[in-house]
Amino acid sequence: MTRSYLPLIRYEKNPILTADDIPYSCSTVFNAGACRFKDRYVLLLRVEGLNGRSHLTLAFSDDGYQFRVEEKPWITPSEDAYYEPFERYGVEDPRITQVGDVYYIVYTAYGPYGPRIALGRTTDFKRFERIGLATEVDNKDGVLFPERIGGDYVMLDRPGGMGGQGGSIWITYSPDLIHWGRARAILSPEAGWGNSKLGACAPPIRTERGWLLLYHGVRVTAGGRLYRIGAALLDLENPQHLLGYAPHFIFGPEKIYERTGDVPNVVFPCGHVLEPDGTLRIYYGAADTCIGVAEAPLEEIVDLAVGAAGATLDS
Ligand code: BMA
Repeated sequence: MTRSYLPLIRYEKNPILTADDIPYSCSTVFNAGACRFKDRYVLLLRVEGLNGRSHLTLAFSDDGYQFRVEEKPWITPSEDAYYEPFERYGVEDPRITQVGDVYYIVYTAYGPYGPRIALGRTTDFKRFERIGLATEVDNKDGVLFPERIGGDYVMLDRPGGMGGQGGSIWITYSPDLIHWGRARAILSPEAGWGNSKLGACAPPIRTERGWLLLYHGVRVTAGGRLYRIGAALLDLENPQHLLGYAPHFIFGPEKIYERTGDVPNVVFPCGHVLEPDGTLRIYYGAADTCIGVAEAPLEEIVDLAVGAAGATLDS
């Protein structure tokens, strides 16, 4: 059977990380940011504690499959008066974007007012410095582009997903990572596989044909929510212009560890690493319970993302 519309091949020893691999007690490990740092693979894991609240812990690997998890959490809810009310219930779903020597970490701060996007940075994966809260509440899935465009930092986010059933991917710009504006929606749910909420997965990847954006789409079914992955292309100079998108999902829950867990039927990538040979390795949370990795040639994903020419959704 040809499965070229589902190009990502799972690592045969998935899941690569479960709660048993965390050197302290916890409930689950899932949605992890990813990057390369000094010849090692880095994952920034969302670890959910036994209290049901999340923090972020680093893991390192030489081969990208076998990770050694640090003894202690790295980013925990801030006690600083400015951040505390917004991180009280946890820090979640980190995305890592490398810009030169700086690794920006965009994560969901979760507190009594709801989720909002927070931003920080590191240069050594030892010291983490908070930069600010980039959005107001009811916003998630913040992802920073890996370069400035037209002089500005550019971020994707997903405002307004909590209250209703819907939620679009928006774009927003900043001169300094503090003040954000010119926000507008670029990709919205449609009837079909992503009929409810959409959210960016991981930093867009520069390709000759445009920025490749992987995003999750939620389909609401009688049996609950299904989280799957789509691919879109954004204009390199004007990324709010959608060039195309695959008309179908390119990856979805199939395996038992994706189908069952704390939240069944979820694949939720927050990070990827592009290998020198052009293979894209995607790290994803499975069923909000463990972490898997899957890979495909980047070009095959871009071929799909070109999709229906002249896609016009909100672009
Ligand atoms: C989203 C986020 C993710 C989670 C997903 C599935 O809203 O909270 O962290 O993986 O739901 O539960």
